[in-house]
Amino acid sequence: MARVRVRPFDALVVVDMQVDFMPGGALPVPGGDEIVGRINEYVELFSRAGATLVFTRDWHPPNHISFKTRGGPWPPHCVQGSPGASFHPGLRVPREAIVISKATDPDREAYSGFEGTELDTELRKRGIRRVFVCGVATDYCVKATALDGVRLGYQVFLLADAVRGVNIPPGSVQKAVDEMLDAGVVIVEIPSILSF
Ligand code: VGL
Ligand code: ZN
Repeated sequence: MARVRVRPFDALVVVDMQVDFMPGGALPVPGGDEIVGRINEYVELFSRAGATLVFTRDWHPPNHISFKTRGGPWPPHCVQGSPGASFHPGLRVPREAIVISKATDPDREAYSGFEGTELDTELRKRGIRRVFVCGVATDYCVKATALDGVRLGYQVFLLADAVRGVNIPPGSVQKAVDEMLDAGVVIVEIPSILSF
């Protein structure tokens, strides 16, 4: 079994664990709420290791281009400041964590946490070399964030036991996993990850 030790120059990137992406929300990701506990364990583990904690959030203006109301693929979701845009109430977001708001431009879709945000700058500033990605959705924002991370020169790990996908269209989760593997992303989960 692979063994990976979390170190201070690592970052945990928790993607879009927001109310609208949970069952009952505007754009539900099946089982999205099931990974909250595991993500909290990762938050604890990375925090103890002195790593950087990042939480991204989808943060759309009310007239975002991705909404069906504008001919996009998705129902309106994660509108800035709305209850649906808040983090899952059970998610542990420590006060020292970096919160990255994305897809804020009404006329541009941005699935990646790196796209049009300060994320790369913030990680570089801290000397981060490795990013560990979890959250939702595997086939959209998680994938885009992981692939951008590779392009930007980070070593990227996908935390397989702490992601869920929408799988729209069917097969997109499997395809996303293949794309990430092809790009060099390493897929790991709890038994492989050690904090000391
Ligand atoms: C996402 C669809 C639309 C995601 C965001 O967080 O994966 N998916 N907006
Ligand atoms: Zn969105």
